[in-house]
Amino acid sequence: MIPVSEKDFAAVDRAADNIRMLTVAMVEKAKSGHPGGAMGGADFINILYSEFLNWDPDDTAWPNRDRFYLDPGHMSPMLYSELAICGLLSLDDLKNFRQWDSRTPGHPERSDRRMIENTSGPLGQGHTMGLGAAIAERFLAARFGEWMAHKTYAYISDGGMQEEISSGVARIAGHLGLSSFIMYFDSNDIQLSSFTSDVTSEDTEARYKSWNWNVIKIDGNDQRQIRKALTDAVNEKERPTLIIGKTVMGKGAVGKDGASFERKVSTHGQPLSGAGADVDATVKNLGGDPANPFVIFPDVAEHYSKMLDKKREHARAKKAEQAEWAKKNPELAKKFESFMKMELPDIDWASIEQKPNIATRSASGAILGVFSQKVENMIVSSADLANSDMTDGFLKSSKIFRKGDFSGGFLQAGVSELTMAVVMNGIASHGGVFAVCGTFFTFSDYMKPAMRMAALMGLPVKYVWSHDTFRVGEDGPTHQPVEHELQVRLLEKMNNLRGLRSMLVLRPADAAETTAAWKLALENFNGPTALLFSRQAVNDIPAKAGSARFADAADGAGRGAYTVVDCDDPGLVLIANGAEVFTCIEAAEIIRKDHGINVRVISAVSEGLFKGQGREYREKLIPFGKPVMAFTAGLPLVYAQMVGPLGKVVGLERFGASAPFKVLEQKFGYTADKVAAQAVDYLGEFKSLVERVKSL
Ligand SMILES: Cc1ncc(C[n+]2csc(CCOP(=O)(O)OP(=O)(O)O)c2C)c(N)n1
Repeated sequence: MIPVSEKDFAAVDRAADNIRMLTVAMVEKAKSGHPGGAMGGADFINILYSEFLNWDPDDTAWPNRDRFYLDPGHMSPMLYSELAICGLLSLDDLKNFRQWDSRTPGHPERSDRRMIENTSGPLGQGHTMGLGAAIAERFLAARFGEWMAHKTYAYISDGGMQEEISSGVARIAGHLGLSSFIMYFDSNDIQLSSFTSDVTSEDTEARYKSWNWNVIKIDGNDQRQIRKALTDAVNEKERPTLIIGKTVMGKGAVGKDGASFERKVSTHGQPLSGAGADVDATVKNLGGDPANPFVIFPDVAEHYSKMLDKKREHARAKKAEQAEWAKKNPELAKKFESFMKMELPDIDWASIEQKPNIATRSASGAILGVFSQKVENMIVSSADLANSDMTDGFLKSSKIFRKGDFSGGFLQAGVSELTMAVVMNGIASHGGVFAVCGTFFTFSDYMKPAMRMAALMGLPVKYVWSHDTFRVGEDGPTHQPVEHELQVRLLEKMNNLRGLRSMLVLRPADAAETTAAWKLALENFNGPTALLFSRQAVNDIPAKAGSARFADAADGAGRGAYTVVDCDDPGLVLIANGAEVFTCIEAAEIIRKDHGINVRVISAVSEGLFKGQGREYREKLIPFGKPVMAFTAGLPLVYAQMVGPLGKVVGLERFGASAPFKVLEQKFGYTADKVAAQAVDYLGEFKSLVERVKSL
């Protein structure tokens, strides 16, 4: 909090007008964008960044900086203009708004060099990530001390408020009494296509109060009220704060007749000129020169220069405080460094004992038990399924977060998969903490928007999805994932903005592969990792002659696919993952015995990893021109690429059904003899396919 005196107030208002003017100019030049909301929110972001947000202009990635999470990404011109005034973007960057390869894309993209904490755009997710960051901050402060405490600010608009996820955030933040979380609601009564009064009659103040929030209502275009509200929020010790700022959409906009062009839905999502306002008159009204609106006013620059120097001073003092602490606590300081670098813990993976023939969710639970002792900077969460998805393995040596006590590492998220998943993105974005969350695979549907954003941002969140197939059994088709593996593997086929695989998806076949999969997950910092685990017990895959099963699994899983039953010159290659691998091993034996055909069985833990191997390895495993059949409990499409044009995939092309899983296996053909029969049929088909190809 940097105090300003009355004599600075004129410069403060000028800075807000400057943001408005730059916003108008950017959107006009780009011929697209969202000026109205940004113009209304300018006053708040101006005061937040200059007076309240603690950050270091010379070290934007300073781990103890306050965080700011923007929810309405469409208000990017507001953020970019503020960042330009702060010197983190240039005026040329603003002129390049929404252009190819610019630093000012249509919606902000995460960049710690420019203090953009989150990629925003899907309304509702930005403020939820803020909650995740606030949780990470409390988790770290509980371990290292309050010297490293910081605030997390979130900015939400009508759209984010209307998204259901806002309820999840309000519930969790209020329940945990997260007073370091301060949210500003830009309430301008207007949204994209309508007035808010057309869609809601909510009493937002009452809603948040009922969730134990400190709620403050202000005029969001009045600097004194904004300053006072933020001061009260910063001093609040028991509850998160919601500041509801009533603002004016398109503040400062003027029409052709010189009259106000404010409070118009039309200014939400197009250049002001397109909405019918007079751009030159608006720029003049905001104190600028219509001939050159890409300007930072000298008095604004001077004011900010003063404020930024004070921020530097503050950061220096905080860093000195940290250095003092480090001197007195060298061991803890080492740990702090290692957390911040996300150094991998020393785990002797091969020595982790797994019980024989267990469900892979149980094997995962055992690994999480190891993590609870070895990975001190991990937060695990479950959407009220901890004792079923077995994330409660982590609770072996940890405990759940409670108001005022973040010494544990487990977030009971309640039944709110989307909120949980976005909170995980926030935790991962904060830095210093591994983020893991679990639920049933079928409910990953509720997490899709968060997964996509984690993949896009390259955040290394780990998803524990148990109950991975129809073998859930009696709970029936609502609880039985079928198309889900294909859905998540679509992200495995895409690259993120850094050109890396956007998601790693691992479906281990047995306990040893589960250990190996968790090792890969922990080591994957390129983006999220999905782990698909069985509800039912699975048979252990036999170790190769002279080898230990874990060694086989670790080496093989790391390559994405590997042989679990081998032979020279196979007459058939069978590919599967998860529980279907063992069925294929049994089917291979039937085919060999009854038909004298040698079968190679491959466990394909991750198609993405496999694709990344060299051609030599891939063709050694799946020789070109050989018959290849894949077998999956998901949609056949999941293996379409891997089996190649002459291959075949046997899968499920229907929703599941409610019955004991053994019955479902019979009914759906998930037994070794049925797989063997289909494979033999396919070998016949393959022959005639080859004949047809030859005759082309
Ligand atoms: C999840 C999601 N749904 C829809 C949109 C499209 N969209 C962008 S802004 C907006 C309305 C937002 O209104 P408000 O939050 O009040 O912003 P303002 O009009 O004040 O700029 C919508 C529907 C989106 N970005 N994200």
